[in-house]
Amino acid sequence: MRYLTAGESHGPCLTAIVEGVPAGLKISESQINTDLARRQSGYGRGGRQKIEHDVVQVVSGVRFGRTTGAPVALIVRNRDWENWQERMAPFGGPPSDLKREVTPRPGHADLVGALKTDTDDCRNILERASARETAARVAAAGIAREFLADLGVEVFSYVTSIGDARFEEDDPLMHAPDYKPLAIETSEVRCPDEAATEAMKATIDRAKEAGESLGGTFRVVATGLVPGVGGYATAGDRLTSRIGGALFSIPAVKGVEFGLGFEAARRPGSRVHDPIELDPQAGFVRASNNAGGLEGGMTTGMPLIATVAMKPIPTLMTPLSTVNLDTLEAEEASKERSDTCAVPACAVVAESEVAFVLAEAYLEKFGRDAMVDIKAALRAYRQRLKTMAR
Ligand code: EPS
Repeated sequence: MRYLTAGESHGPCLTAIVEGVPAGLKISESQINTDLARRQSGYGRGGRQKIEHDVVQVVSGVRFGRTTGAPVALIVRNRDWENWQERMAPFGGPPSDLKREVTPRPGHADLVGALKTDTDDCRNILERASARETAARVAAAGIAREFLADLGVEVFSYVTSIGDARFEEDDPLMHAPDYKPLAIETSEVRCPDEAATEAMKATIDRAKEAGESLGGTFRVVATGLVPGVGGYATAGDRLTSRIGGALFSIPAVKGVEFGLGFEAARRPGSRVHDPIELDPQAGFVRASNNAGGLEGGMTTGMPLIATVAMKPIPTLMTPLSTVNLDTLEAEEASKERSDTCAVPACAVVAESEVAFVLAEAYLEKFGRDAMVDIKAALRAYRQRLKTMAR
């Protein structure tokens, strides 16, 4: 299962095509819209989110609520297009009052993209490099999430820090899978702890006042996985690299850790690896989950736990210095309307990326054509694992 997106931040719409979707999968538009709304929310978002109200339109590959096996195409319209029709017109000339973007923002794709593509208007770059594109990813991932949910796999996320405000957790590798979805979804920063939520909001307020922006960290958790999904045999099979690569494809992601992550490099082996036990009901289980659910590039059957770091948004209301591409003089970088903090939104996008990789890995292992066959293969696999654990 793969997706491809197209669309500019202020163009008419974002489009996604998902291919490799098995037939017979129930799809709910309202579920996708819920995920789109989750991505739009979060304390510290800017004026754009007051304009947009993202809803998906499914235009192919689904009939009477179920996938047919054909590629699924989805559209999310940009309401802001109304205000940008002339400046973003696909054809005709530019309006006489067009203001080209010539003061590239440090940290955004503006400058390097302009150098690479030989344009004198960074808007050509920033329209596509904008994180607006991630709305299409979240819509597309609705298909992957429904597929996984049908096989008992759930993917969620929560925020662990914004700037220097932290959620201090007691043993997250064991406890994070049990955090209550309601506590996460009702927090304005996707943090299940009330005191930490307030501290994060206060940090965002201070940053906004100072014309600053803030990054942070969050975890993505997947539960209900069977062991042995992914592979150890060749580099391209390994879920560690596939999920890592998918998470690094999200704009502004600067770090990914699985389980203990960098902490594993500081500890001796006996305090890193997860002892194997035999449970009369569950079969082979682990006494701990320091690996974060991945061993040898495969799922262990324990929850998958990845921790992700997002850098602060490059658009600053007190801008850094840059060089004007027309005059070649030093100047302040452009001040686009933007968000102070988009860490909670990034966490929802990261759920989507993880869901896509897991969905593809399940399809590899259990078949690709029809949900009924995939479910039968999964049942048979679970049964074989039981037999191996007697
Ligand atoms: C973004 C700039 C802002 C954000 C945008 C990402 O948009 P605008 O320039 O229209 O104010 O709001 O994110 C979204 C629109 C979104 O839906 O997430 C950027 O430069 O990356």
